Amino acid sequence: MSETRRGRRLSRLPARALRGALAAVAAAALAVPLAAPAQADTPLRELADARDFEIGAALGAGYLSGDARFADLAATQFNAATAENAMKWDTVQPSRGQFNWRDADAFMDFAAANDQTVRGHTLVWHSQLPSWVSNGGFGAAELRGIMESHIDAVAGRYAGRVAYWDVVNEPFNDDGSWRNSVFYNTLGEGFVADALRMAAEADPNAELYLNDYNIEGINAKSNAYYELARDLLAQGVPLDGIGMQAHLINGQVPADLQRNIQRFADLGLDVAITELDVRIPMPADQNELQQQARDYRAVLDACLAVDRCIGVTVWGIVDRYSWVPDVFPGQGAPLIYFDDYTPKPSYYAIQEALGGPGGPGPGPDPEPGACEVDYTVQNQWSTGFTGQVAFTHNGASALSGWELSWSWPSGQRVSSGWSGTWAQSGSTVTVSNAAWNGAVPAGGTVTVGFNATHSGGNTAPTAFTLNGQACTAV
Ligand code: 9MR
Repeated sequence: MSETRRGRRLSRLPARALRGALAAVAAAALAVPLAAPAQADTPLRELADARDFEIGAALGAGYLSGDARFADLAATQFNAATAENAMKWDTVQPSRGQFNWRDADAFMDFAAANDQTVRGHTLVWHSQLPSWVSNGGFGAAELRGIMESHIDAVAGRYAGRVAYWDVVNEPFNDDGSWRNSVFYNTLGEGFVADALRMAAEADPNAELYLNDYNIEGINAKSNAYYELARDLLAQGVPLDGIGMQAHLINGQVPADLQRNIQRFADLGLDVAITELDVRIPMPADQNELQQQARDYRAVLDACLAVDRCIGVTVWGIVDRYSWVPDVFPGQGAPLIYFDDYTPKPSYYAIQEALGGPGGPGPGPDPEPGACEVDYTVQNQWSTGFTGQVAFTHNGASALSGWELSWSWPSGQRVSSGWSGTWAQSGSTVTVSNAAWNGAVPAGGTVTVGFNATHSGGNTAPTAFTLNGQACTAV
């Protein structure tokens, strides 16, 4: 079985054929129209197709269904796709034997309708694992059975439609020791071989990967993978590839990335860059964005230089939806489109690496308006009125406290306010967050309200600031 799996050309043919076949039967209604993107003349997927390379993105289920601009970029720019969360254990089997396929099915339909190669993510992982598994206190035989029925159900359901599976995710610590997970603690390191064999059983055509972060350079953790991969191959375990996630820090692409990819390729494995992003301390300035573009270019170049490096997947599309600010407060902007959906220098770096025209492009705007404000008078009488102000935070990273301010043009005075702490000095009103609504994610909206007096005129303010930065009134 592994004979036909290994080798870039051989292994990629079924995936490609599969994409074509699936596209033919896919529901046409799901296809996002292939409109030319506004500012990026040659879609990345076209360039990648021409080189028999995969350029993918992680697609969040909510963004695919709820954000047409996101879905459009997902469809037009990428020839490969990974479900960001929809295929994880806690989503598909939140309680024992109860399966929830809604998001995973929708993702698979989207990928098929848009002729995208699918990377399944992920079957066995210590995180996003429901507590019925992690705290179930199962003995080895029962846990192995639970793992097998999960793999059977998920990989089996999509058998023939998933080109690659991240079978085991993140089993090692950074120092190369085994991570304490319920799987390792109960089953020992053999859980990895077991999971790979179970996956091969459930979907004999998928190529089976181990996937992890901080293994892009040659270091203790990637050495642990190297040893493990060699052992597994020597035992005839069906392992086809290594996924290097590549959640990178700006300016810190490991210098030995290509050499590291090559040493796994030399074992007879494929390699994929599976979750690329490059985080920047916020706010990101032009120099940092240019550095980020060089980093993206370096990763693309390293992968393209090794025949068995099959593709690069970016972990998201638009900065505003990245996981980074939630986990690394104060850092963000790690992806390839600005919050206003215009391509970043990092986008053009990928385009250029794939043989396209590349940057500098049409001057993407690194600092879209800090926020948008919707100010409404809800009710008005002769001496007073009730108003509502909703602001949407457009910055790339989450806020952990805010102050919104405006100036009233016709002598209005706030008498009481809610959902914030209100103050007025002269005509200037400031409202700052209440204890419970200071945290605002990128793209998040906060609504506050007030009662105020007026003396005849009640002209609405037209200028607002959020944390000192000008906003747009809508
Ligand atoms: O991007 C994912 C985010 O939406 C989830 O909340 C998070 C939960 O752990 O997982 C993120 O994706 C991770 C991926 O599945 C595995 N490698 C690390 C990624 C970033 O945390």
